[in-house]
Amino acid sequence: MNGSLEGRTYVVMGVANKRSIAWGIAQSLNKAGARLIFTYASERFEKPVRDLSNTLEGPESLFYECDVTDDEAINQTFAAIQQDVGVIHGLAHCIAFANRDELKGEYVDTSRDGFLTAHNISSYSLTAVARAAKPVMSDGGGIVTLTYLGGEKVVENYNVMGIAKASLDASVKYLANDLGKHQIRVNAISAGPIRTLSAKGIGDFNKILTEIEERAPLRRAVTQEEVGDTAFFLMSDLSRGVTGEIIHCDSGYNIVG
Ligand code: NDP
Ligand code: N5H
Repeated sequence: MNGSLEGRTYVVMGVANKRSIAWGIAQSLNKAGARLIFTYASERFEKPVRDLSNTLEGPESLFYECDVTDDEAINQTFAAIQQDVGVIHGLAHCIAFANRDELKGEYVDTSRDGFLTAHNISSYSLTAVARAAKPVMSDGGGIVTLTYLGGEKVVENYNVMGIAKASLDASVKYLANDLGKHQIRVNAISAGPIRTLSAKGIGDFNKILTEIEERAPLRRAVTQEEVGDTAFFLMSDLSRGVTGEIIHCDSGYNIVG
């Protein structure tokens, strides 16, 4: 048993730029020989994703637009993928969104609209995507999503995203139970803080990183490459007995009281 992904095809959703965790995952899968399929929220992001993928060696990548708030778009994307490649062996869901004004102040002030938006994009989308991917994963495989400690414990300013991640974490378990009989595994990576576009403009980010450097067992932040390699593990046969799991790739920070 080795971790080669040669001859396999994986969907990576959520590359915005070279700092995206999704890009770290794409690079790890590519190194293992996989063919990649990229999806992005709107046409506007097609060129940056194509430009990034041109830096990869190996099999040619494929590209599809897929706004995860739109069921029709999700169904059309996976129907097109099935038509174009036949079978996929895994999927990385690296998508989240909450209105910026809900990511400061107190959670108690979250609006109904803000709550529903965060849950729609950051949690429900995994279920919708897993359902559409299921028939295309006819050889089984691995679905991976990204979560954060703020779904397990209260983290200042994470607010409604924490509630959405708690819902996502529970979805991972229910989906793992439903899809296991098809040999489709569903797992999450709880990543430590990484400076991505989503994290941009968040006032206390430096303070959060300093805390990690001082208190996490490894005394340093994690990189997108480390999260990428964890995703590779979860999408390869090396993790064939693992499903419904939330693996922390966070320098061990979550264990410190
Ligand atoms: P990025 O900003 O790089 O990625 C977020 C992605 O979400 C973007 O590519 C964006 O697409 C996509 N997205 C938002 N709305 C939609 C939509 N309606 N349809 C399709 N795609 C959409 O940030 P990260 O890499 O940090 O985030 C990836 C995941 O990692 C998220 O789930 C995040 O919560 C999680 N995470 C991040 C941590 C961090 O410290 N950075 C820590 C722990 C977890 P587009 O650009 O096309 O709009
Ligand atoms: C405790 C923290 C810091 C405070 C909370 C941050 C939460 C971030 C998550 C969400 C997904 C960020 C977000 O939705 C930003 C948008 O409002 C505005 N940005 C955008 O629209 C950009 C252009 C696009 C690309 O972004 C998205 N998401 O579409 C948590 C941090 C220590 C860790 C962290 C940053 C976690 C996380 O979940 O991302």
